[in-house]
Amino acid sequence: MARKLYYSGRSPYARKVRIVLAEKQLPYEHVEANIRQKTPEFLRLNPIGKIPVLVDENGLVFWDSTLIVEYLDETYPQPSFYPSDRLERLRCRQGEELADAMTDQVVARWYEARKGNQAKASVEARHQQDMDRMLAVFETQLGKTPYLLNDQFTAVDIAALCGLGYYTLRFGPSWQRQWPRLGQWFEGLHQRSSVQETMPVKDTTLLKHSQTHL
Ligand SMILES: N[C@@H](CCC(=O)N[C@@H](CS)C(=O)NCC(=O)O)C(=O)O
Repeated sequence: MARKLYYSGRSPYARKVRIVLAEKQLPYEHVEANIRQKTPEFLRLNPIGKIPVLVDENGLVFWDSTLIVEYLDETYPQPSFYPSDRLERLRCRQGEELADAMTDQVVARWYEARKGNQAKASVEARHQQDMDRMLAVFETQLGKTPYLLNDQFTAVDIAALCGLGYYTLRFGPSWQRQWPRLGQWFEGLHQRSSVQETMPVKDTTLLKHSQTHL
């Protein structure tokens, strides 16, 4: 059976998986999931009710973007996005967690903005502090290495790129002025076709590609 990815065109978490599938040249069917009206079939696949969900060619079901990325990397190790050294690998998972926490902040802030809630100044300031603390870690690392973990493109870069791509979609690119090394790293990654072809669009019906990737 064909490998299937339940996703939405703007989901930063689903984008992590789409980039890895593209980098590894693994074909799959896109299944656009309506997360506002979740179908019983979708909820049977993921009782948490979140995308992405991967159904592999043997019918095995995986959810949570980090676990899907790890599963794909272990099953199809070339090219690999995790270091082989045990401690470096843990550091990579930790960086990915930091990037996802940053993305969670952006998503939460967007939901508030969409509801028309004018967040209290104190809430907004705390949100900004949280974002700044996390982005500072990445900015500092880029003063030492070309990528966010070391000198290789890893799962940390993929997760942070997806979070910052979503931040840019919703709130614009002004963060790049505050974090110039991160801005340069972000722009540089857009040379990769996996990054270009998964860029989030405002209207998911505008997806450039047909239902089957590659
Ligand atoms: N930790 C999860 C987060 C996934 C997530 O929050 N997905 C959002 C879309 S961007 C979702 O499905 N939201 C639907 C909902 O919360 O009802 C992952 O990394 O896969």
